[in-house]
Amino acid sequence: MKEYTNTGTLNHVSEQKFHNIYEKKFRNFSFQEEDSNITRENRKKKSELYRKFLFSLFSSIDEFFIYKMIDNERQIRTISVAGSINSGKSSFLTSIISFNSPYLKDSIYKHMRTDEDIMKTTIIMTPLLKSIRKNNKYNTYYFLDTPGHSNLFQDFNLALCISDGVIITIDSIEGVTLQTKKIINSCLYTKKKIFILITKIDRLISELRLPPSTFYDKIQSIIFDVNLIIKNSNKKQDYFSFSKSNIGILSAEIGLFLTSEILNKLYHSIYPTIFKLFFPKEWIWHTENFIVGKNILKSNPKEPGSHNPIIFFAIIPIYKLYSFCLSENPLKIMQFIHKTNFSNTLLNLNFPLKNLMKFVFKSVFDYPQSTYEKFSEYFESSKHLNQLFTNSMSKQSSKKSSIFSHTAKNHFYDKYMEKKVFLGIKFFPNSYGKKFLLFGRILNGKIVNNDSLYAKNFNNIVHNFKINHFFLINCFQLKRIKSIKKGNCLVIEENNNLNEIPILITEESKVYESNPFIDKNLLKNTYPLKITIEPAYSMDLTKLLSGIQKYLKTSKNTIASVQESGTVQISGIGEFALNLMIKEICDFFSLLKVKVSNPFISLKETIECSSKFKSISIAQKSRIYMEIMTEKINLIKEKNEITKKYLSYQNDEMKHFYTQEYIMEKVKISNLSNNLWSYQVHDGFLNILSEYKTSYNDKQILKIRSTLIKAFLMACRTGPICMEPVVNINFAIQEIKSIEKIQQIFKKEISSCMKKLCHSSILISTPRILEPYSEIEVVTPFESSKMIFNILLNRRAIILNDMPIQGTLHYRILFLIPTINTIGLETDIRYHTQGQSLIIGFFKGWYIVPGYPISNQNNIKKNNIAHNYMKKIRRKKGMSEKINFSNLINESIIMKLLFNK
Ligand SMILES: Nc1nc2c(ncn2[C@@H]2O[C@H](COP(=O)(O)OP(=O)(O)O)[C@@H](O)[C@H]2O)c(=O)[nH]1
Ligand SMILES: [Mg+2]
Repeated sequence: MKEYTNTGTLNHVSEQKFHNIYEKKFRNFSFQEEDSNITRENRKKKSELYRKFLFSLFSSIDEFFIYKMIDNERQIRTISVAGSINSGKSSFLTSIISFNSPYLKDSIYKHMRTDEDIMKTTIIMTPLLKSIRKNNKYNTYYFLDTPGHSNLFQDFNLALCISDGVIITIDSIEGVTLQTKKIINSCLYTKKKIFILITKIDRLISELRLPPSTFYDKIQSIIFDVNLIIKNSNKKQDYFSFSKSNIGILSAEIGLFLTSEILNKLYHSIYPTIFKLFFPKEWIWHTENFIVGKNILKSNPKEPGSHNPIIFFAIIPIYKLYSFCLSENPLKIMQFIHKTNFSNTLLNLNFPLKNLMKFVFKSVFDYPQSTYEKFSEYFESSKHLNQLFTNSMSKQSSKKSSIFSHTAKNHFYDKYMEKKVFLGIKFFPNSYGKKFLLFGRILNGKIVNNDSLYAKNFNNIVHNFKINHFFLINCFQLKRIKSIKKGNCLVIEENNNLNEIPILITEESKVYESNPFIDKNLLKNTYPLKITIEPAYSMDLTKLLSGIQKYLKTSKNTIASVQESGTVQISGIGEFALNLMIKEICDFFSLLKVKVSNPFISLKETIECSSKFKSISIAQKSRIYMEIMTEKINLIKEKNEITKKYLSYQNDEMKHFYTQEYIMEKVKISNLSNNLWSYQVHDGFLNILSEYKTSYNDKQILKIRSTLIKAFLMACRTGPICMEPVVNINFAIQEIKSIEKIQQIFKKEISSCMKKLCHSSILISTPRILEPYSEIEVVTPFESSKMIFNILLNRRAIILNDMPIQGTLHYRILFLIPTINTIGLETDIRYHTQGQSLIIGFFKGWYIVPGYPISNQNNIKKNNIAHNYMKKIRRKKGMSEKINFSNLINESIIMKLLFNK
């Protein structure tokens, strides 16, 4: 056990500090300290600007606007922004909200928690509200900034449930990553509209110094990769292309957003006349490409590399504006600044060049405005969600249609169309987790103060739920409101009644039998990595537990269970998720010190080939003789076929996914002609108890059948090697007979005999253990790639793919690695590459641990990893390191093994 060092002690000062972490986020907005050398006048000016800026950021929360904007459902859009870590999601959102204020630090909304600021990444999903007035109508946008770390992927899946569409950011240098692929697949599965945003394109120009044609190739190669994912998914979805205008190019740094429509607009030239003076069309598009007066562009085959009109139509202008700002001609820039009154808006004369660039690009491309226009047109508001609602409602009404006449049916339908439905996807803790705010979206109806509703979670537990206070939320700034209509996102104050996300809040408890808005499969998760924690002082246990309970409410990335010994076992998707949980509990929810164990994983026990010998047992008292053989269930080939078939069904049919039908089909395929007694499904694996012959209609045997099945289920739960679940084994009963006529059945004896029999049959086959593996992708500068291979060398990694990324100096490495060896990997790689690498990891599957778990002869002692695993786990569970064979294996088996070959 080692002590977790990140925690403070329980004194007053640190408590105050901890308090600030969250309070800051919800209450007091704190700004960057001002430079001391700024004059008083400037400071005054600056504070005035702060005020103005704040107004632009929170103007949407102003009373006046609220009543204007929240009524019109069709003008409201909820858009989640997703992508791999560091792909520029938060920068993009910050830039479209605060673009006009170059004097303020960009991070005004970004990274408000102290730890987010230290790690430079988003940890908690941030909702952002922006209202834009256009033609006297108020368009309202709820942007959800999702965390980018792959361990927090569930947060994105939850955000997806209430979104109308998704903006997927792809870093132009790193390209399409493993995570981008997962995100696209999630979107396709839930049929959400996707907009691809290729970010940080200024880096292609300033860092990589790509010529325009290579720039174009680079963008095309990213689009190609995206389309490949869509092709492989076999889903109905348009391919992405620049001309279809479902792709945008973005640089948040300089304020450039480009789609084919914006180009079109630019070409028909609507920017202010003053810019025409400096950037005339003939200059932006070379006179050879542009017929002045006729507004016609022509492609120029003379120029090498510019056969594609997009290059000189879109990319060359960017280059020209860029190089203008990098002062090809200082005099011209001075003129420009003077004439456009740009200097008026500057506080210091030695302005940074970046601001000039922002100013130029903004004016030419109409930066934040053009993005809003694009998204309001591209994402239809809540059409998909409405459809889900009407579908489920019509199902309801059709159920009752036998009772009602046609008009009554319509009446029922109309009545339910006004029902209140709210889908909550995230709890935000407030003041030490004493209270929680439930974030979500109104899917139907209108929510009013003091509404009394029903909350229902996955397990169909129904709570009464009274709505007292609810707020509009914008970067954790809250605004209380009295009533609000369909389509809006909001937070509802909640008093610890509800425990699980996602949660559906409806007007009548019986409206939905299942939740039509959320797919369980989307949120299905495996938690391979584990640790146990206990409080440093044992009297704090209850405090710790209540803290854990509160944390689990806010996150789906970890689970916890209390052990008999008073320790708490927490399992998570990865190291980052576990770290985060401990940190949150220690620093915020419980405020105490904990001891943390070394990380460990769960294992599974299986066999490699079918057994050659029968395993025999005799229940002495009951006089019953039993014979069993094990067979390996080999479904890997067929599995995909079946899974695909079953996945293609929708919601209700999904229930059949792991039902008898499915199992029977599996059994048929694996040519088990035996008579199926029972089966057990665990984590997608299968165990079967079957009978070799079908001739046992012996009444005596029928009597003990249920006992035998129970014993089989018990045997599968904890295997013989290290008490871990048994998977993928078919226990084929060869013979069961009563030796003499049964006088009395001793159920306990039969059950323990059967359990031992199952275990011994595993041990005399070829027992193996399985461990979880993760699939990890690393994107790194080429010169560091060798370093990474060295790091992987000692971690049993299997390299699947490594290749350079087109048009960059980066290298992409894809590998499989045992999950236990991912501990510290991320830190190692980041440290050795000076933080230039991108690391993405997901759980992949279960694979055999090399080595023989039970035999440990001298010649294989060195690399017998399986044996070491077994010893460690057995020690951990308080068992002796050696398996006691004599306990399990009957003498008669040994005799048979010796003589009956
Ligand atoms: N050069 C350049 N850097 C950018 C741009 N957008 C973001 N970045 C940088 O990329 C890093 C990660 O950005 P962030 O928005 O936090 O990524 P997130 O994890 O996806 O939210 C930051 O250091 C930004 O400065 C851009 O348009 N150009
Ligand atoms: Mg972020």
